[in-house]
Amino acid sequence: MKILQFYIPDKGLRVGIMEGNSDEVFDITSSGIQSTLDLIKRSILLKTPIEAIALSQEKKGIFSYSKLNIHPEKTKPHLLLPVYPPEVWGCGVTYKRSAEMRDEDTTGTKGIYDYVYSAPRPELFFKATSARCVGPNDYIGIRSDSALTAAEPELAYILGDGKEIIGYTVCNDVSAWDIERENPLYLPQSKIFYGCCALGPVISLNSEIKDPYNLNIVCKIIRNGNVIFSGEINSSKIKRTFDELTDFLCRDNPVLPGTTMTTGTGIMIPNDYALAPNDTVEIEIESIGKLSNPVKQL
Ligand code: DO4
Ligand code: MG
Repeated sequence: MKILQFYIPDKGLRVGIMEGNSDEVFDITSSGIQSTLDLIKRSILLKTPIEAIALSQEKKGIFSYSKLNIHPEKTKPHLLLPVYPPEVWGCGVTYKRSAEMRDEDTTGTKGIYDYVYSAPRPELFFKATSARCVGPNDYIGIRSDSALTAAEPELAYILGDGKEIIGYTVCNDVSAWDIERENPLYLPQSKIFYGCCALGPVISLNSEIKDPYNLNIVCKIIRNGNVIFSGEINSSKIKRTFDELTDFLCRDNPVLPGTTMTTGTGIMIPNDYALAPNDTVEIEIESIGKLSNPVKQL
């Protein structure tokens, strides 16, 4: 099962479920379940799988996923963030290519990425709150003081009770690489700004994902209707396990249900394909779907 959030004019936020590869989205919103976070919390409270709770809800309507998958406008039904995460955390240099390219492009602090790639302690950084996240087809941002902002296509997971993973989504960890490269202490500014984190289009619950360590991730950058960059990686190439990453995140750190962890990028986009206004970034992960976002200069 996939769970998602969408917007209907006059009704506002709706909670939806999808089964298999069908285009049908069932609206299961109720007074007790007004968001996917409510669904996750209800499942924790009742110690019952999310699927069972979702299936026991009255279906309030059926919508077409492809019709909802449009640029968000107040007057039209459209997809929203699949969850409003209390926090999004990022994992860094979890793929060899990321360590290599970051070290090649960084002067003065060479070797810091290689160190973290091999060290027992992973790189974890605070990435975003819901207010800084955007959903499907909404604008990701290029901050006004960056001349080299890149897409970082990543597999993300959502936590339920404590360290339990409830499902997976697609993340674009949009990052101002010029700011990151100038000095490691500038990392928060390179990572956190409006539209720095795109999530969606849905959360594929665990039952939907055969093996999270064998998922193909494909990223395309489209400019003026042409694909100017295309790259791919398989999540099998990740250096760390998700349990290991969650373990470090949760060490003496209160982590709330719905917290989202983005697991790092293995597709390093060459500097020549730095984001430009009006580009579109598409990231597709098998068994989850395609997250598409246009780019806006902030
Ligand atoms: O330390 C820099 C950020 C690493 C990152 O975002 C990634 O590897 O995906
Ligand atoms: Mg990243």
